[in-house]
Amino acid sequence: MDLSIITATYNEKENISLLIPALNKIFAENKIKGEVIVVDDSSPDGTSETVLKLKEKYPNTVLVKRPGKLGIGSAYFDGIKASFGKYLIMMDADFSMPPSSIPELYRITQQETGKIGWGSRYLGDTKFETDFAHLIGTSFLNHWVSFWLNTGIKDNTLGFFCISRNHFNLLLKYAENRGIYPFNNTLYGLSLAALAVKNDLRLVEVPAPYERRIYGQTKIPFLSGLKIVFKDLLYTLSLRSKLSKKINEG
Ligand SMILES: Nc1nc2c(ncn2[C@@H]2O[C@H](COP(=O)(O)OP(=O)(O)OP(=O)(O)O)[C@@H](O)[C@H]2O)c(=O)[nH]1
Ligand SMILES: [Mg+2]
Repeated sequence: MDLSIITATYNEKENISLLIPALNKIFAENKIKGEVIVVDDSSPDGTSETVLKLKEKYPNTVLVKRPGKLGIGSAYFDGIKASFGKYLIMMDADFSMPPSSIPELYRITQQETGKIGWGSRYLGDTKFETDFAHLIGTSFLNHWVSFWLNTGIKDNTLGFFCISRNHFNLLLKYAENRGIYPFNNTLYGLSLAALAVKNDLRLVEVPAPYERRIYGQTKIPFLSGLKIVFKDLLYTLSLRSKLSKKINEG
């Protein structure tokens, strides 16, 4: 298996029935042996059942069904644990992370040693369509993260990138040794960006135009979004301190 695409869903019946075919089209066009792992938290709208139906046509679909709404970060982590690809991509199911960026993300990571294809909403005139509060909060957080963690990139928080499983395991081990758990956070990408840079990997930003969802509703309303931003402003500082500690690797 070349590539595992992991997506987290909660009430995404319409989106998932478009996303699985769209990802399979990308696999076919780019001759990628891929699988799609859907981590669904027993969505009341029947997302899991829709995935099982799609699996009949697309057997490279894997459903990880969890008993209740347990959060985005842990959903991605559980999806990774169930996957087999040499390369991994995490993406939301609502098309705000465009499938069309996948070939370039994959190409960079697969073909250029030590580089990670990294989706970004801040390259040139890349679209970033969302509410004003989301725009301001995300922009402030990203400036803050780039400054304190020296990641050298503009979009630290989207979480749409392609990483090899070997590098992923290496970064996670490095993190664990320092008491860092990227997937305890909704914005897991932030930790992985800092960990990658610390381990001399280069993040190569690729435009990832962000569009408003057409189907379904947001699971991160205004107040939850605000909480995430504040929590991650503080988290950035604690991450910086944990990453600067010298420890015995092992
Ligand atoms: N498994 C699982 N998936 C979740 C959970 N919360 C959100 N998701 C999924 O995570 C992805 C991101 O959530 P969104 O609601 O789109 O959050 P957002 O992108 O900040 O909000 P929008 O601006 O509406 O797109 C979507 O695919 C959701 O279905 C959860 O608790 N469990
Ligand atoms: Mg979304």
